[in-house]
This record gives sequence, C-alpha cells and structure tokens, in this order.
Amino acid sequence: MSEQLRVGMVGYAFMGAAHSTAWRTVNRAFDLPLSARMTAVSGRSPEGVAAAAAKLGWDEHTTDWRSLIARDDIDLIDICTPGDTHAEIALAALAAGKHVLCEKPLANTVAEAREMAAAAAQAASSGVRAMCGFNYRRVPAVALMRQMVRDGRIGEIRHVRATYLQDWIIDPQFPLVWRLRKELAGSGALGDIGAHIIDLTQFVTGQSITTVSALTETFIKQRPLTSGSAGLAASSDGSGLGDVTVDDAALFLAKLDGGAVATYEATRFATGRKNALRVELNGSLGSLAFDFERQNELEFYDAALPTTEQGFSRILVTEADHPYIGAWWPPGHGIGYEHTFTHEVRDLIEAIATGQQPTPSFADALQVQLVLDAVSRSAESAQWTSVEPALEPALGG
Ligand code: SOE
Repeated sequence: MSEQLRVGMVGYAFMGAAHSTAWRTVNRAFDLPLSARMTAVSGRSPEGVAAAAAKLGWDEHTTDWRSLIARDDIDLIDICTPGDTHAEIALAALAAGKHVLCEKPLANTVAEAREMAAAAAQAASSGVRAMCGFNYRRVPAVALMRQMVRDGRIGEIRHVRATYLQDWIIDPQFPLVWRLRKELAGSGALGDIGAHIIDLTQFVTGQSITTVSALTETFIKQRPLTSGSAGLAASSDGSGLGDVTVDDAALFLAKLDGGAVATYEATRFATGRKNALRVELNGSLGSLAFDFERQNELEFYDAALPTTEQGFSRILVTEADHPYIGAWWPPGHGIGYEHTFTHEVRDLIEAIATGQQPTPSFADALQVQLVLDAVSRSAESAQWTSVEPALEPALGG
C-alpha cells in the first residue's frame, strides 16, 4: 500500500462531484507513488454535505472548512467553491502547509490572484504544491495539439481562433444564481468559460496574450430571485427580480507575444451549443483544430504534403502512446469529460511525490486573471488594453 495523500475538499456541487470522481478513480487507472484518500468534504448545508459525502465517497463531512485545514491528517485542500471564497481558503491552506488544488478561475480579482500566487511561491520553498484546475489542458487531444505545435508540425502560428459556447441561461425565467452576481462569481461567461479558452490557447501555443480589444454584453438584465439568491437586493418595484451584474457574453481580439493574432468568444447565449469549446490554430506549415464535442479527435492539416494529398485529417486520439490514453482502454474506445479531472489529479499527485511544480501553477493562473482583467477594462473603455505584467514570470506553463 503506497503512502497516502489525504484530501479535504471544500464544496460538493458540479466541480465537487467531478473532483470526487477523479480522487476515487485516479489510483485505479494510474500507478502512482501516492494513494489518494478521500478523508473529508466540507459544505455549508449539514444535510447536503452529509448526503454528498455518502454519494461521492468521502470518509467524513463537516460544515466548517477551517476544521479541514486544522487537521494534521489532511495533506491537501481541494477548493471547489464559487470564486469569492477561493482566496480565503487557499491562503489559509497554504499558510498551514497544505497542498492546494483550486478550481478556475483562480480568484475574482487580480489583487486576490496576486496574493494567492505570492503565497504559493512562498509555500513552494517548503515543498508545498499548488495547482489551478484548468482541466481542458488534460484532454489527450489538447495535450497532443501542444506537442505537435512544439514539434513544429504547423510552423509559425499566425491565427488563434477560440470559442466557448453554452446556452444554459437563454430563458429569461432562469433564476438569479450565484454565477450571475459579480460579488460571488467575479464575472460571467468571461471568467467562467472565457478563462478556459485563454488558458488553453496559451497552453497549446506556448504564447501569452499581451493586448486585447473587447466587448461584453448582458442580454437579460434582471432575473427571478430564488432561495439561492438570498440576501440579494430585489428590484425596488417588488417584482421579485434581481439585477444580473455580470456579462452574458464576452468577445475580444488579442495579440500574443509570439506574433500570433487571435479571436475569442465566450457566451452563455449560443442557443443550441451546450458546452462547445473549439480551438483552431493556423500556421505557416499547417493547421490544428480541436472541438470538445468531439474530444477524442484532433484535426490536422499538413501543408508540407504534396498539394494533391493535402486535406484536414482526423486523428483519433486513442492510441496507447497518446497522452494519458495508455491508462484507459484499447484504441478507438474513447474517454469523457470526467477523465480530464482524473488526469489533473494524476499530474498533481505525481508533482507532489516528485517535488515538482504542478502546472498550471498559481502564477500561470494569475496570468489568466490578468488577461480577464484586461478584457474587462477594454470592454469598459472600448480601447485596446495591455495585459498587466505578472509580478513573477509564470512558472511551468
Ligand atoms: C459552467 O459554465 C461550467 O460548469 C464551467 O464552470 C466549467 O469550468 C466547464 O467545464 C463546464 O461549464
């Protein structure tokens, strides 16, 4: 029995469920030097967290996340809460010498993200590791895309084209949930799904966004209050409606430091698109295209072939020597969304066991936060806006 990595998770909704699947599965799929132990989960509702612990497979449960950090039989804190609590929990965990996995985006503000990145850098000197949960990096086809770019298969990248399209709030009767309030979520589609395509495109290209020109839109300005909206100011006319204070859609142009130009679109109003994350790279020697709705495939156009043989080929990313696939099934069987979280915790466990810095680090996630901030500032000013430099160069990446 390998040494245990004892985990305490805060939050148990969608991301908590996805992370729980990963912690339950990782040591059955991968041979690792540490064995994940699902020690305890924390949540605000006593009934809710008790039910979640039973359903998701946690040994214990509590309504006090601070008690997880105080325990000496917990080694890692996994933060699966709304963005307004990421900084408080991560800073306390790092100060207590706990490793940290924090969901994306890292924080709701640049100031919080800077504080978290500084604390993580400080804790790293004592062997404490921190990672931010940009899980789409761990889709095998995305990891292959990065590898092919690094191998020069598409040459010099000229265009980056990224969209992340959802449609879960197009109904005006959809209630005013936490993701639609700035004080809880930090921003709307921009920070929730825009953050993913910012991180993913920087990951696969190896280039960083330096300047942006943006617009944001909120199509539905007020929504029905629900029990989940408790404490939010209702409309003054007593209509039972509350103000949406985040973007429904964010669109921006960008320049990257390696010379590429880019377009980004993140929206929750793309009717019919459920979780459509797509990235296409056009280079001097070819193109690569990824579509999460076809996540086991990668499209490749090789302009080095004789023109009579050129065309987009469909690489089925299910071979044993494709990234991560060797742990799963024979060629052609495919994997799903939940596997990206298992790959994420696999890499985190490996980094902790070998004393390496996991990626994306908090410094990498700070850089994403700085891009989010530049997009918001550009949307307000209607001007091209530079991304502020991170205090420290991003680690890993
Ligand atoms: C909602 O947009 C959401 O759950 C995101 O928060 C996740 O990061 C994404 O993977 C799926 O959609």
